[in-house]
Amino acid sequence: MRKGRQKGVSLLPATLFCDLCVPGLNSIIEEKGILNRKVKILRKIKSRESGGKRGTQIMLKFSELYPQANEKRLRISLDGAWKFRFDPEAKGGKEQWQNGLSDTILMPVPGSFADMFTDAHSRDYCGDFWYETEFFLPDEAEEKEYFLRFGSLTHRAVVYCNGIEVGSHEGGFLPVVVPISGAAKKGERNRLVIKLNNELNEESLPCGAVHQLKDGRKLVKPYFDFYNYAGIHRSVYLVSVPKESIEDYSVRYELEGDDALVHYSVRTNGTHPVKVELRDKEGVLVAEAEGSTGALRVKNAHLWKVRNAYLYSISILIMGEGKLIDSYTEEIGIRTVKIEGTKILLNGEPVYLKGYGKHEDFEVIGRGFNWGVAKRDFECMKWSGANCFRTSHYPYADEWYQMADEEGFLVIDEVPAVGMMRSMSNFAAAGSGSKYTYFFEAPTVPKLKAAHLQAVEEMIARDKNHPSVIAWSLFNEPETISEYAREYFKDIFDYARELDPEGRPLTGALEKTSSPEKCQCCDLCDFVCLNRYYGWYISGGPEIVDAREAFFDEMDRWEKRGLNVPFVFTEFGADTLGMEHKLPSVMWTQEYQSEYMELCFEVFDRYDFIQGELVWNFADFQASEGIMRVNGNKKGVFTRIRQPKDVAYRLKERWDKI
Ligand code: CKX
Repeated sequence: MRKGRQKGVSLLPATLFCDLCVPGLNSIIEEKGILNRKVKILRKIKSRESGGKRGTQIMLKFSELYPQANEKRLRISLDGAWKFRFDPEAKGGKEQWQNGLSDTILMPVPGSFADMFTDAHSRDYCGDFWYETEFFLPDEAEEKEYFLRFGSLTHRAVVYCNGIEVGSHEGGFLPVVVPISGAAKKGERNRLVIKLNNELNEESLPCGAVHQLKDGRKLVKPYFDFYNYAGIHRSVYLVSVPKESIEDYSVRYELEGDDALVHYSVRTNGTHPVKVELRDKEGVLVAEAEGSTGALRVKNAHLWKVRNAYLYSISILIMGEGKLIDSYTEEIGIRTVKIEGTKILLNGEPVYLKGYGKHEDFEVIGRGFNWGVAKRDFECMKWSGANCFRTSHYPYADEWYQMADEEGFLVIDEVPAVGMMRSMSNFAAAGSGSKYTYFFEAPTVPKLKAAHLQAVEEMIARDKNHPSVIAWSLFNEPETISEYAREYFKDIFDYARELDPEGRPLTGALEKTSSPEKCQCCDLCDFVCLNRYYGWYISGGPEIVDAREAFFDEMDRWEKRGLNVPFVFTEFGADTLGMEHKLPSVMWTQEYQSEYMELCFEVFDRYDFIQGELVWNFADFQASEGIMRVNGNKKGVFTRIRQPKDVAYRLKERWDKI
């Protein structure tokens, strides 16, 4: 049995520990001639953070293209019931559990482990935990490269194939791709073991802490308001690609009258020529080109429109000696996104965002991806007249974006930068400013920032070709009123700007302490996103009249600040128990939720620069226990099992008209 780290096998291109290398995007960036600028930005950031000393290591990971099966590529799902074991004493490494787990139970993949259990200690487990399964590696005639592709591993993981470490990853919401060609045996069954850990700290995204209980157990303390679900949340695939293969591609669009130009850039790992073909919905070839960068002219282009999507399919082929070496086909949508003054323009037309902040959250499966739940969510969103959602507070499973592309939904894609405010119970105390500290002056910042940059890079690398993604949200409710915050986020925004081949708008969601007078980061945003709770956390119930005054007052002050950009409400909402009614209303009843919304609508309709309303939240969701939460956050327009509360009908009435 081979042990220890895989010898002679490079972790490239999956996971790269290097100084100043970003393999996933280099060719795209070279096309735009921005590689040098990016290197400069990274150097500046790192040298500042290491007190001018060079050599700080940033771990950068390359997210592979979404796996697909075709005449040259293999994709085998490893989803199912895996072996599972907790490791509260963290002894798995010493006892070499990577060679096989004992005393295991079965655990579904994909899924969070927490709500599978009937005892609280298992549900709330914090620390290391392990998964194991087997896979058969086919003995293909052609020489191939083999990878494992995990949609995510929450929050950090080490992957072993036949006892050999083949990769590791920090961050629980983006793909992990590990090469296994050197460790796995062809024509045989291979053992796959994964060590995971779900602890949070102030250097991790999202942020939190770990508390030691008197009985010796660890308890995770998130600085955010959603349950810290962990496990293998998304599908796992065994993938094979030819030795010479397509590694990545990107597209950006230009509209010329009725025609469109699809500018593309392809990265391969070989020298053979690249061919690109574009087909319409009926499969008719509408444009083709040769070379790894170029443009496809589409005559009388069908544009991808809001809630009226048209998808073309782009095929990239590597040809050699008249034969196909590799191919990759994906659906893309032709559309442009731009901010002009206080308007958000899609294909040059103003669009008003209507919809929700969501969570990946459901009974039993926790944060595990499930096609049925996603389908129901889209149906409910469509029924209510929505056109947009924010992937609060982390990038979702790939399949959400595929569905959004298909359904013509607009997505604000968010990095897991949440919990960057240290206050008593964070999200709630934030509103009142209690125990407020300057989060970004702490010694943990350099590592946190490295993780943040990595997450931004991985998210843009993964999602850049989805027409549904119209903006990147780079934070949720951090401290933004200190010069430290400004310095921190300036670098995050600069980096994101350099990375996106389409140059989509950048934003971040600001909570109430980020006021028009104090916020030092709002001018980094191409459009400003506000999370506001006038009538809930501020002056709720009989005081709602004061809330109204305060809300208008704040908006007047934003107007006075004169940023001249669109504003979108990315959160507003009131906790509401699905069964609770009262006339006249009191807080927590369905009546109050509807009255609260009327106040918000009055404000939104008064100011031209308000260009969107995303209710918090689409559905009730699980959160940590506490006096602020009744078995979870109940601000859902739908219940956790996706049935409408009264307010859903009011939203539908309003949004059907906008
Ligand atoms: N915003 C005062 C972040 C979300 C929370 C939401 C809430 C807060 C409010 C901040 O993740 O769930 O309290 O409902």
